[in-house]
Formats: sequence, structure tokens, C-alpha cells
Amino acid sequence: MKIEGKGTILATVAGIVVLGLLAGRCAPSAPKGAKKGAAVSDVAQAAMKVYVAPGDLDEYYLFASGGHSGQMYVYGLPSGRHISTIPVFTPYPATGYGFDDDSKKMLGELTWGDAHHPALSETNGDYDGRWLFINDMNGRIARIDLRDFKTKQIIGPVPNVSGNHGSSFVTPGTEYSVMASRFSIPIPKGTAVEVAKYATDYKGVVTGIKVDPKTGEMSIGWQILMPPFDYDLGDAGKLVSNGWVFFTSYNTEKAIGKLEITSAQKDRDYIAAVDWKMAEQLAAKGEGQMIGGIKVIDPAKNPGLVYFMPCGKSPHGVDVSPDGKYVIGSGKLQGVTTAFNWEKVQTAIRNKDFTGDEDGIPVLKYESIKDAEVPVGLGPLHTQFGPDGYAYTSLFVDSAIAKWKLGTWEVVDKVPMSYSIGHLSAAEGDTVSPDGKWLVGLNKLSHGRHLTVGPSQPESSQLVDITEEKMKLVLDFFTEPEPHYAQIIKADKIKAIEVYPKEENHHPLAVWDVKDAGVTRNGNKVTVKIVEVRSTITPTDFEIKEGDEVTLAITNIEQTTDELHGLGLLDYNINIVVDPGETKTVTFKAKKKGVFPYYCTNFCSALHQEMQGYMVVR
Ligand code: K7E
Ligand code: CUA
Repeated sequence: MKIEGKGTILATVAGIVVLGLLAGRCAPSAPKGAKKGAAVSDVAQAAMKVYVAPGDLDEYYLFASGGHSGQMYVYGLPSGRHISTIPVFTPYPATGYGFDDDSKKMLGELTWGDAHHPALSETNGDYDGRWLFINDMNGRIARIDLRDFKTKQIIGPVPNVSGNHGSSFVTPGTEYSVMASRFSIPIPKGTAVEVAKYATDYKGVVTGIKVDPKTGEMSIGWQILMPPFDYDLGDAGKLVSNGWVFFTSYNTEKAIGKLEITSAQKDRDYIAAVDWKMAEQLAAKGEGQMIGGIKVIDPAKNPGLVYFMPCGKSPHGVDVSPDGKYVIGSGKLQGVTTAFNWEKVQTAIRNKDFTGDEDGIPVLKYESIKDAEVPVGLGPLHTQFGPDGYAYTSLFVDSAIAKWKLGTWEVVDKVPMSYSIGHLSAAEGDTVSPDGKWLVGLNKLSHGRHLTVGPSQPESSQLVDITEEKMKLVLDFFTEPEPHYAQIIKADKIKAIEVYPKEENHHPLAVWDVKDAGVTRNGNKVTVKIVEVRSTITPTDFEIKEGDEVTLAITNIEQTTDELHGLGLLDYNINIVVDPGETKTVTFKAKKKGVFPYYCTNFCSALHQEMQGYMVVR
């Protein structure tokens, strides 16, 4: 719905900008050193590009990881508006996540997670809008269903994985979501060996988490034993390189102590190339040794499974180009990024063009597999792609994004980032057909480019228009810590429901009629079936006995969009939110005697405040 013509918007925006300038304030995104007058039109142009009029919808979703907040944040692009938070690894009272029986069970003992890399599910290398995977450093991967934007499964902690950073990247058909150890440890977990024996007794692993193509259900597919390096990031091959997955590694010195010194001895570390189709076949044959309750495959005994590609010292990201022909990796203190040619890698493998091995894994010859060292600038971390053969590399040290061309290796443009960019994310940027248009820099520092909020500052993200040859910074917005990575998907690919249909609710304790609500007792086990609908919680009171084991089963029988109800039960630390058509349970022991009010937490109607009741514990 358009409520104004573009001309009117431009006039309004220009007016605001002029007023801003008159007030003696410079618009923050005005290009530095721009001539008077020119700045106004640039800013107005930028504002036009990101302006989403009231009632209009954004064109893209940005799914940003919440780092050690353990959550996922959903933004709209180009507006940069925060639309919602999807709780994943951490309880989130706003949606009652981590309070009801099912989500509490899913979280287990861990009420904290460190999420880095979201991965949208793919079909033929393109985002299909079905699921969103996200890793946690505590050896886990979660799956969010994009039909209802809810976390449906958390797998792990997976045996032997320690510090699951190189995750949750998916293969082009979402056959697997992968994991890799950032911290090698003695395996199985629980074995204590002094750190002095790191080089011999500690191990890393890479793991393929199998994804059921129909349901998305995750299970352990295969695990491969790796030398004790620190595995950092990953990316799956696509098209010509489909069947392979790549992981960067640092500390290939197998050093301990102050790694900033001890792990910087060698000129090159490695990108591990893993043949996941072979791993799948080996796992199907039952290959491997039981460690920590799962089969672990040794690549030294299975030639062809893993190769090491030497890369600049201490690499961070590894990214495969949309056509699958190039694998991009950089030493993060270098001024260049290396483009490895997948065809050359295959030739080198065929010709056994090796310079040695690491624990039985062949090391390919750098000169034989690289196509170019692209002088992108200092501190290259991550690379994203456009539809036209352009690549965009984030430069942490230079605090900028470099745009360069695959094949000609020419650096064509740079745009400064404020400040210290980590990952960057392009529209549909990890697919076989990136959209171009938008690029988001996910910066580590915001340095006061926002109203002050004290010492605990947000992170800054910046939207860059990449439709033209020159990149243009058009918007600053702020994100929760720590938005390591994000993915951008075309909004129309996601088909979400906004109400759980009554006919799909098969919960055994669901009740849809207020006359079925109430208390049933079986010894000291008490079940309270509760119906919530505007504007009553039925029953409006109930009695139980001290020491009872109580299950509240709450059904929201609304079938109307946005009619959420909650149930906050004071003094018992109970906070449930039920969406329209949803049933949730919460089980607890009635440890305290007295009268405890409960009430609806979500403002639902004019008589929302009347939506309350009493639990009497005798
Ligand atoms: Cu570069 Cu964890 Cu992907 Cu942070 S990681 S930037
Ligand atoms: Cu239901 Cu407020």
C-alpha cells in the first residue's frame, strides 16, 4: 500500500534534511567531504532508498545471530527495523520461551548459548524459506521453522565437538548442517589430559548433522577426526564443487599458551577440504571407531576424505563463489585474499601434488591451487557475492568493505565502515544466485554513532547500496550483541502462518471449550486444563494441595491474528505465552502455601486487565 507518491516523499525527506542542516547538525550518513548541496541530494537519495512508508513492507528479511545473547533477531531491509526476536538458546520471557515444559526440555541444563552463523535451508543452492539453522558454541545446532518462526529442535551437545564455531553452514540441498571444533580437546569429552600434551593427545572433529528433507529433523550423520588445530569457519561447495565442505583452521602449529604469538610461527595455516559425500558413504558402511558414543572416521585410514589447502596465516572466513569455482580465504592479518581455483585443486589432488601431510592428511601445494592474491586491503575476514561476478570482502583492520571482480581480480571500490567490520551479508549472498542490491556490514564497534546508552554499547550495522559500480552507504542501524553473521532472504520466499489452525492442534491436553476446563487429580498429580480467550482465563480459580505435582495445560482458543494471551503466575516463576491456537504445558511442584494470582501478560482487549484468577494452595 502506497500512501504517498514518490515525489511527495522526496520533498518531505529533502525538507527534513534541510531542517537538520539549519539546526546545525550534519546528517550522520552524509559522505565526508561532500560539497554543499551535493550532500543534501545524496542524503535525500539514500533516504528514499531505505524509506519504507508506514504500512508498507520491507523487501527482505535479515536474520542476524544474537551471539552470546543466544537469540536470533529478525530485521526488515532496507528499513533496518527490528521486527522480532526468535529465542533459541536462551530463555526469553517475552514469549515465555524456556518456561514451558517443551522449551525447557529443549534447552536442557544450558540456559546460555553463543550463536554465530545462521544458515537458511537451501534447495539446489538457493534459499527455500523453510528452515533456519543456527550454531551454538556449546556443541549444538538449532532449527527454527520459518512457518511459525519458532525453534523446533536443538541437537547436541554433540559428542567430541568443543567450541562449535565452524557451523551451521548447510550443503546446497540441506543434506547436512556442519559443525567444527574451535577448541581441540582430548576426546571423548570428560578425559583429562594436561595441556602440555596438546599436540599429541588433543583432537578436533568435523561433524555432519543430517537433516531430514521432509521434516527438517536433525541427527548425527558422520564425524571425522582432525589434527588439533582450531577450526574456525566453514562453507559448503556448490555446483562444480558440490560434495565438498571447507573449514578454515588456525594454530596449525599445535601450540599452546599465548596463541597470538605461539600460533603465528608458520607462514600458512590451512583450509580443510572435506569430501562429505565420501563421509556419508563411509558412515553408511559403519566405518570408524566408537568415541564418546559415536563413530568417528579417521581420514588417515580413508585417503581422499580430507585435504589441506594452505592459506594465509590465521585465516578466518572461507567463502565459495556462487558458481562454486572459487574458494576465497585470507590470512586475517594480510593485505590480500586468496582465490583458490577448484579445478586446480582437483587437478592437484589427481596428480598428488602434495608438499607433505598433517597426521596423514595430504597438504596440497599452495602455488598449484591458487589463482590469485587479490590486494583487497588489511585484515580481510569474510567475502560475499553479487550476481555479476563481484565479490565483497570485509576488512577488519582497514574498517572497510572492498569490492572486487572474480576472474580479473581487480579491486574496483572501497567503502569505509563505522567501525571494525566483522562479517558482511549480501542479499541472498550465500546462494548460487545472489540478488545484489543490498549489502550489510556487521560492525563490531559503534563508537557513539547513536544516542548514548552508557558503557554497554550496541553493535552497529550499516546498509550499503550495491546496485551501482560505486558502493553507497545509506543507513546505520543498531543490533544486539553480537551479530557475527546474518543472512538476507527475499521476503516473498517465506510463507509464515499467523495463527495455529485448530485442526492442527493435536495436543493431548488441549481443550477448546470452557466447560472442559478445570482440575483433574490422580494421587498427588494434578492437571489443570486452562482455556484462554478474550477476556477470561477459565477456570478463574482452582485449588490444589501443598506438595502436589501440578501441570498447567493452557490453550489459547483464539483463531484471530495477534490475539496472544499469557499466563503469569506470581511467586512461582511461571510465565507462559500462548499464540492463537496453541497449547503449552508447564509442570511444577506446589511448594508454597497461599493464594497466588495469575493473569494474562499480553495486552489483548479492552478488558485485558480483567483476565485474571487465583491459585489456592492449601
Ligand atoms: Cu567472523 Cu564467529 Cu563468523 Cu564473529 S565470526 S566476525
Ligand atoms: Cu489475554 Cu490479555
